[in-house]
Amino acid sequence: MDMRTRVGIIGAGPAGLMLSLLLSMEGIDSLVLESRSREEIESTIRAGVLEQGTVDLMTDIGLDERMQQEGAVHHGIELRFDGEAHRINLYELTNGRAITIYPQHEVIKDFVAARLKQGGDILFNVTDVQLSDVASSQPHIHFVYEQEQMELQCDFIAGCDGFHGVSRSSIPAEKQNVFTRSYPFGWLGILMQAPPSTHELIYTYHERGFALVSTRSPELQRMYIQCDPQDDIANWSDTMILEELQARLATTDNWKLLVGPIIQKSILAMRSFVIEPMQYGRLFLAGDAAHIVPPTGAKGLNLAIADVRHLARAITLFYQQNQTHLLEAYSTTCLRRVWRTEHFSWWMTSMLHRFPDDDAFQQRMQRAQLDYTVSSRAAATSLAENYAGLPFHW
Ligand code: RFL
Ligand code: PHB
Repeated sequence: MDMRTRVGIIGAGPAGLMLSLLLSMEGIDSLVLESRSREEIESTIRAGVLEQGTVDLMTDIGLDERMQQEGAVHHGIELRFDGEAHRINLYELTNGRAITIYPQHEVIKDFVAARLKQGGDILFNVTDVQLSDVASSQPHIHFVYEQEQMELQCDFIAGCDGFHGVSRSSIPAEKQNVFTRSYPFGWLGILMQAPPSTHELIYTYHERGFALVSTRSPELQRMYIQCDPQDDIANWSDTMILEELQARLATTDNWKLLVGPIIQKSILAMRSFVIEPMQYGRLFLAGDAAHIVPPTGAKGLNLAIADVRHLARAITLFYQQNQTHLLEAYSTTCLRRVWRTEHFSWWMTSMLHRFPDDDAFQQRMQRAQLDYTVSSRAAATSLAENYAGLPFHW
């Protein structure tokens, strides 16, 4: 069957869904194609931290109702090392910016509901997605939906299909400049049924490795410990995970981690990745399809949203005033923030993890950086403005 839309969007993650919402508000039709089911995308546990700009955008477009009720605004984070807690006051250091803890799958639920309410379509469970003619003014997406072969003709294609998606490979290999870094460690993430042990997130540097205490709700806590990225989660009993968390988080004043049943656990690898440019012909990449950051800076979702804000503006200008300069500048505009965020995420990761091959010198460097970050207002401000999120014009 042949179909037509102005903007074909591949992937119903934060990037694809937000793009469809922003375009629809400008009267521009789009169609979102998603390979998974609605239930699956609305239940996958991923990010937790929304930066100020993401919260402001959701508020501006009227998608803040559940986030206001169920999200938690945090004005600071804690850096913990040598058994001591050090608070970074994000709010004060950034003139009133903060982060909101609101899980990604709740964001997805809100976006899907809003999109369907607008009367927009999302096709779930599509398979065999392929792009063609992306260098022409009439690119196509071929896919199978409910056993039927479909062909979608578009003016533009937005590749919002994450790191493992198909869009990126439609850019000819010789046009792809890829920058990567893999880290010699991963994160073991858990969900624990327990009350919060802390009002704010705790990022811990410890000789046994990094640990992070985050939250999902007053009853459910999210925690991570640095581990071998090749390790099998089956090697980690709940008791071992708890012992490791307690050892790494221990303080000189005997702070206590409140514990309960672990209801989910998994290991994820960490990498940095950027493709340049983020566009080829009428194909525009956004979010994880174009770049990956290690999660230590809590930035991936926020960066995905920043990309599609630029893309929506550029596409809107094209339809409303027949101007292409924002489209032409899309990659350059986005990459400035992308590389700033890559650096921040790499910096947080490097400062807070134990590297398997590090020596005493390297450890002293990390210790000196941590000490400076929590003692100097200038250094703490730099962390705070990146963590709470730079303004959109960055
Ligand atoms: P997504 O979310 O991966 O969505 C892509 C969608 O595309 C679909 N798809 C396809 N659809 C059709 N055809 C195909 N061929 C397709 N291939 C794939 C997929 O099913 C999926 O639904 O990409 P997007 O929209 O760019 O969003 C990126 C964010 O999801 C990601 O950056 C964050 O989750 C990263 N992240 C964090 N980001 C933050 O901003 N704050 C955080 O606190 C934070 N914590 C995290 C994180 C990521 C984590 N993991 C699991 C890697 C914590 C963790 C543990
Ligand atoms: C999370 O709550 O999942 C989370 C929080 C902070 C991070 C990464 C993930 O840096």
